Amino acid sequence: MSNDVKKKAKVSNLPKAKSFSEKSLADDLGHHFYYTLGRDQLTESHHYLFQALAYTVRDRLVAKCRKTLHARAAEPSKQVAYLSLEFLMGRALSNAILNLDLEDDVSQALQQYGCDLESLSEAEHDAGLGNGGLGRLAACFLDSCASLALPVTGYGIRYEYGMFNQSINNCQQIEQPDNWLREGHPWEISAPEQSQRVKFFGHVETHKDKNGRVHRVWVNSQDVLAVPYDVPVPGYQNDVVNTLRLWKSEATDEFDLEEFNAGSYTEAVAKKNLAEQITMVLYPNDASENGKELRLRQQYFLCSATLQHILSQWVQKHGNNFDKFHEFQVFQLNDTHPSIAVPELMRLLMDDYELSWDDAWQVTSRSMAYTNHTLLPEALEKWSTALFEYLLPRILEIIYEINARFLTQVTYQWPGDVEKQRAMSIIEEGPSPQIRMAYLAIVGSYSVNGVAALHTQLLTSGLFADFYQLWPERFNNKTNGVTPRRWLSHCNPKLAALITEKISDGWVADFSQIKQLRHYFDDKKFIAQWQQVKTDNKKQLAALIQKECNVEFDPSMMFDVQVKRIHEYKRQLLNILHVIHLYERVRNNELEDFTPRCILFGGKAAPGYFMAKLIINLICNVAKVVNEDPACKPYLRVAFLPNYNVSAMEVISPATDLSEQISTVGKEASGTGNMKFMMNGALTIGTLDGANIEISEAVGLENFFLFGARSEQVADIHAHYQPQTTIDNSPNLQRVLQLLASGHFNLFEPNKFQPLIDSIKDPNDQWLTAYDFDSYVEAQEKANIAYQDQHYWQQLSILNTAASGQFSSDRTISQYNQDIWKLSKG
Ligand code: 26Q
Repeated sequence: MSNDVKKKAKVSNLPKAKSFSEKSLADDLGHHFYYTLGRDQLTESHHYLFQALAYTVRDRLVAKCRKTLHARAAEPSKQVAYLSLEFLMGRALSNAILNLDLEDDVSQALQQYGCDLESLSEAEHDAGLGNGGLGRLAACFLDSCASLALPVTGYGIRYEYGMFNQSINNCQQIEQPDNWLREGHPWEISAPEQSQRVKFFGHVETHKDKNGRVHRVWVNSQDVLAVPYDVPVPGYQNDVVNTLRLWKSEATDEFDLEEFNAGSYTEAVAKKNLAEQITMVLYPNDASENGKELRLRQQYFLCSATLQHILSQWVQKHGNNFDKFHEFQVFQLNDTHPSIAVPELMRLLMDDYELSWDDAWQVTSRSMAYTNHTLLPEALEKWSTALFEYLLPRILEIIYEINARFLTQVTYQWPGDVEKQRAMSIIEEGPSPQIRMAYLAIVGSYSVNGVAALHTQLLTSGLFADFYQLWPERFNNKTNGVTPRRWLSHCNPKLAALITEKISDGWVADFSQIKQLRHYFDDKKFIAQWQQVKTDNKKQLAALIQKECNVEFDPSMMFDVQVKRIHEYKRQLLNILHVIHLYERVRNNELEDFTPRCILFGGKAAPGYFMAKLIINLICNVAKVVNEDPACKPYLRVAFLPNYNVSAMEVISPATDLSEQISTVGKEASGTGNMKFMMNGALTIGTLDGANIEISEAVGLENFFLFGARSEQVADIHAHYQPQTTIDNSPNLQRVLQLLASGHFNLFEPNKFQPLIDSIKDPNDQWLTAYDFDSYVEAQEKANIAYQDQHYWQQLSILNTAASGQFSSDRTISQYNQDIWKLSKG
């Protein structure tokens, strides 16, 4: 049979398109329950019914996904590969049902099983393949790309174990493995025929071919197979389904023959484990843990597999001609984690496809784009050249050559300036030379962006100032956003319905329309309805807190929330000091203008981060003392919710009155939780850091509880900082620190919190906790007064939602597309 005939046979044999009717959904649900899963009895756990529904929905997604792919294949256009070590997707079922507009039909179909969609949804495990902001941003971006019909594919790692599960035992964080695949992952479809081989170890030799051309050849490598698993990414009610491709590592079927022949069959097979380790576990740090070999293997594994796959697709269509490659392909690098894609693309083009250095460099540097997500110097990735030499010898050679050529350019720009060369070199010299991955990414990319206006400004004037001078046109800002589908429509259905009632439903696909809500901010009935929705949502959160923390949250009190990774720069410590201040006020009967509050904390600490774990410990201890004091009950409740994740945020953000965004200025690149809260009508108390600046501008500074040092003051403050003087001048802070030092919160563990007290009093305290304390308390007092006038507070709440239009990731992605990707829709 000729190829053409075969193709035709395939097409005419396509099964009939699935219907989206209630009847057809109910039939398929039964089919999958009985045939696919082999069950005929409903059990108490909804697990199998959830799986059957997931397969039912997946069938519909698959059809749209094939259609999307075929339409794009028929008219080849530019595409983006979004490379990220993290995709924090959360649950997929309700999102797919919303995006396919199946909510009513599925709910009806489920009735005959005596089950509702909400409880079924809860049977799904979160796909926790990320740490926090950066991973969740990647997930919001995928939703927006599909919803804007842009040909963008996510490429990541199919970690066997995602972000650890956190429990709190004795006021301490305990980490448990997140075996999220144990009960199967119904959304994924593997494509083993598209597996790629990835090389590690070995060495490089020079070979001459028959034409006398010299080639560098990577030999004696130990190869690992990368097997792709595809997850569908539905657009919002637009028939588009994009793909997230996750790679799993597997051993090749080759054994070490010597060992095998020597009779060590079992040892030879056992060695396969090494290959499988690569994708076993997500690193749970959100600031880089430097130098771990397995992490580098993960990074290279992702990049090599993805690039090989994309190049092979290109060559199938265009042969070995890469002249126009950059007109059809962009690689967006989510931080430096996949920046090894730069030398890897060079290697593949030169070694596998025989391009010259110059041609390969043209292709590479015109197709890579890099997003930076951090200003913390300690989080900038570096790898020792020694590790590269041993693990990725050919890649190291290429990095040296990239650097040599780059430094020639530096010399040309700044003749004789050796200091400049040293400062800008991709290789940091020293006893153990290091590769600066951010510099490698900048040199190899045509676009470099920060994630909020202040962040980009600080990058171009600080960390990357030399590069900005050399290539100003390369730098741009793309302020983050979050998807309004998950973070309003799905997580806050009551508010979504109320909004739609007023301004119709165009806002879901075009979030700039949300500004129309402003017209209703004086509408008494609407304000009352708005408040009622918030109260209902607070009841739901209160039920969760009751169940998980055994703390009673009263929905009539202000819900004051800080949920995010635990890090010193995010200053959960400042927040708990304020809680202690409120506790002191209650104990001392200073109750004038006291607004009763329920204060919620949540977030994970990197397992090796001592101070972060100590902060959790303090929060939980304070919570215990406060909650057990009957005098506090009418005024103050405190809880630490264990295992904060995407699904928890879906309950928390709709129920929050006051959003805590209190990082030390200049440290939080953007923040995205701040945007989720704002969309759901929370007011913000915050510093002028990251995207808080843009949030405060959008809603108006008068509607934002601003406090703390300003970015331009920070250098000066550090130069003269004497926290003891600050404390001496602040009766409130003095009182709080005295109570803390007295051991009131650690009766049987003397000096437990001394490291925290010491850090606050340290003149080198990078986080300026003491400096900002009084100003923070003052802003909190303004929030107290505002909350007492509920009518006014609800008006501000409406204004916040109404002003959140620009924080949709649809806006962010449109800007990536306009300025960086330049894709046509399709
Ligand atoms: C690096 C090397 C080894 C192990 C782990 C890591 C690692 C992993 C994750 C380093 C950093 C991260 C994540 C960083 C992150 O989430 N940054 C946040 O990105 C958000 C999206 O842009 C911003 O809103 C936040 O301000 C920023 O902190």
